[in-house]
Amino acid sequence: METCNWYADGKWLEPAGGEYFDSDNPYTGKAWARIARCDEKDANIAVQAAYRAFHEGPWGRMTPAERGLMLRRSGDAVARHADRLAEVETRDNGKRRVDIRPGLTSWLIDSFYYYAGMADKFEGAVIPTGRDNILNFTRPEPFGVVAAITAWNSPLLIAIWKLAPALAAGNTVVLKPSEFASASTLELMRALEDADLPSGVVNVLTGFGTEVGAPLVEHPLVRKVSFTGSVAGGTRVAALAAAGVKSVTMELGGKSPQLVFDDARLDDTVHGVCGGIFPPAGQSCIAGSRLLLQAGIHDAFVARLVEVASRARLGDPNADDTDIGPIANRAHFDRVLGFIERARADGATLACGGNAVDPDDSGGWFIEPTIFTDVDPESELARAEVFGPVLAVMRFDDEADAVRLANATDYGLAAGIWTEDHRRALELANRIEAGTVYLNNYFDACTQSPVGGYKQSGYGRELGWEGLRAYLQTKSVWLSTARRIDAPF
Ligand code: TXE
Repeated sequence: METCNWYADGKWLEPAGGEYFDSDNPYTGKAWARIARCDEKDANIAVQAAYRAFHEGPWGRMTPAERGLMLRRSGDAVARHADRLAEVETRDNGKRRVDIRPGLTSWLIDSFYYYAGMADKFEGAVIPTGRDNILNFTRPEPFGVVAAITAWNSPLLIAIWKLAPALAAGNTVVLKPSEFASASTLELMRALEDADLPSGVVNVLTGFGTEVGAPLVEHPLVRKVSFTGSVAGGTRVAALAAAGVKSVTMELGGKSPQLVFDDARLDDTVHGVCGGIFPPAGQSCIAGSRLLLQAGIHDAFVARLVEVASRARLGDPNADDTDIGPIANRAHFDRVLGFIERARADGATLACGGNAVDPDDSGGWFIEPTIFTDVDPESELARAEVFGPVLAVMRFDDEADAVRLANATDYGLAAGIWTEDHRRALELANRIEAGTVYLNNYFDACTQSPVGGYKQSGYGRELGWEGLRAYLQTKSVWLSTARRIDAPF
């Protein structure tokens, strides 16, 4: 068993309470590491370190170009540690190795490089007041200490989507990964030690949301909170941040619809719909977990979809030929099975899957790709986020029906529209309530393009210019060159 301490002020530290918790390998179902169980005392140490680094250390005195160079070196360090980062993330949360190397790690590196280039590109403005004896200009400034809280499904990507822009803007960061998958974030910290970032600029606090996440968010020296996780977790964190009037970015869950019209290319669309949910075992916030089929194509599409989904190979996330890996933790494995059981009881038709399996007898937590048809749009399966390999299929008649159904949940993270009629696709994209709309593709993304939610999928954006602006606040400065000030009375 590996013992993982936490990190602050340039040092690996033992938790103040001396306690550790187990981290499990979802492929074996067994603990493989012990993670520091931090508490309020540790949260204070981390925030104080970040505060000193911002106000007293070299980081606050660096020019934007020098900060950019530090970010570039962070990207280089991630590149050098990429294999180890992939190995730890696969072992700790079951994400397929083929999804991490080279795709995800290249993205991690590019994210640092992208924001390295931005560090000296954001500008203020001179405001045209129209008055000769007044100079008014604005300065974009960092908040100071940022609390970044992340989820378990893609710890490295979610962490760097917060770290890179927060640092490019000049902030310092206390990062708190999910207790269900902390190890790869700690491994990222080992890589960043290689980049020679000044002590206290990045700190990684591990432990449970209520025990150490809440004290971190509440800490008076934290001025910005960036959260990725469930709606339940996000509303708790947003409430804590609101009590301290802190700026917040919320990246929450989703129940994203894929709309397929009669004129869609059958095979391409079947593969696109499968690719939008099953490879990460449904554990992606933007997973296309609702399938809305136009009546004319419904039966043929479902038959083909079942054929393709049933062929998926479940197994070792390290194996190249694995199509679907395990569910990331035991608690979530049980939660997804609960959704399946209730969907059966609610009268939905199970078209394929629905069972927990252990394909390699490894003791892992696997669930077959599961497709329910005849799903009642008012049912739990149609409206709640399962966050597992479970697809809820419903049918619609016309465009108005499709839009009504697509928008009929509290979420608004993403949506897919499959049709050969591009005019229709663009018109419907305007009417779908979601932060990302895919037309004849799904799951595409890049560091330049902002992501984020409508409605209960959150607010604020990550990536792109908006992702940087989230970590800046604007100061307006007025300089008077008047020779005298008129007496007020
Ligand atoms: O979330 P949780 P999970 C969503 C996904 C799913 C969820 C799964 O849709 O709903 O994340 O991740 C900390 N004070 N996204 O189960 O439970 C907790 O310790 C302070 C959306 O991890 O909300 C963990 O670190 N912290 C996303 C983090 O919050 C608290 C992409 C998330 O925990 C806390 C990926 C508290 N009171 C997954 N309670 C997107 N939209 O991009 C919990 N935490």
